[in-house]
Amino acid sequence: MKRIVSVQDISCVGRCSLTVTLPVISAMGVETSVLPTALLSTHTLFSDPSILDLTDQIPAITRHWKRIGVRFDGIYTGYLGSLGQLDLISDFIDEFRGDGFVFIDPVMGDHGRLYAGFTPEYVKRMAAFCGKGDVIVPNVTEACLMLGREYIGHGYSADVVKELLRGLTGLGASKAILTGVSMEPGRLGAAAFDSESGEFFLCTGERVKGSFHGTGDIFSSVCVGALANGCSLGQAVESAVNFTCECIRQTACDNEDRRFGVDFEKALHLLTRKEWNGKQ
Ligand code: PXL
Repeated sequence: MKRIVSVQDISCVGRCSLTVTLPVISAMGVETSVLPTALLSTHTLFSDPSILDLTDQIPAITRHWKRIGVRFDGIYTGYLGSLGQLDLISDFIDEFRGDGFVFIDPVMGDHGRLYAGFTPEYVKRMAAFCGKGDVIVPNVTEACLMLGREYIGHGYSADVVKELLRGLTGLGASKAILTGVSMEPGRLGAAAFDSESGEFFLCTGERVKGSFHGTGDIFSSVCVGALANGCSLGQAVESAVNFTCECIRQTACDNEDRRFGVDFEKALHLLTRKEWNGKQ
């Protein structure tokens, strides 16, 4: 069985990061190890969460893994809370990437703004960190921040999307996926570019009104699972868009506080099927 490691925080309440990536990638038939970077009572859209930074634990954990010879087929990084963690995880990638792929989701903002606790210095350092990746997956906000562009909002042309994707691969990863792409009213999805083959991909679904927290982590997790299972970039993006849209549809009609995330549990069974998880 393929084994990946998911490097991000545990937000105890409010489905995102590890509480999303573990079930999603596991459902796709990929062993999911974790390297938790912080322990929060909730994610940071709730006010004043308790935060325990786990940076100190990372060297001890990875030293032990080295001693026992653990290998990964993929390294997936998500929310990393500090500049120090970027350095440590950068070293971790050097030591453990082997023949596996490195998938970087530069989680730091949405809707044109940085999440609480992130700074312009972090943006700069994250842009450099993205050079370690084989695949990077920013949303439109994160892409604009890392490329030093003004936030483009919604309703831009395909040329703008292509320009962003080319700029993103210029950070050093050969493949880039841009999420939250909305070029026309009523549609939302993702676009991707493989700088080695020169191919672009676009996949969209029906846009459901509202903002659905945690969907970026669901999207990235499905991509990681699909890539680990041998899917092409285009296939991975298609599965991830379709699954994320299905989770949003399952959630749209309930009246829950959106900060608790989407009801991915109702759609999880789909990922056990070959058509969705890409298992060969
Ligand atoms: O879903 C991204 C995410 C992950 N982890 C934490 C967050 C967020 C977004 O707000 O706050 C702690």
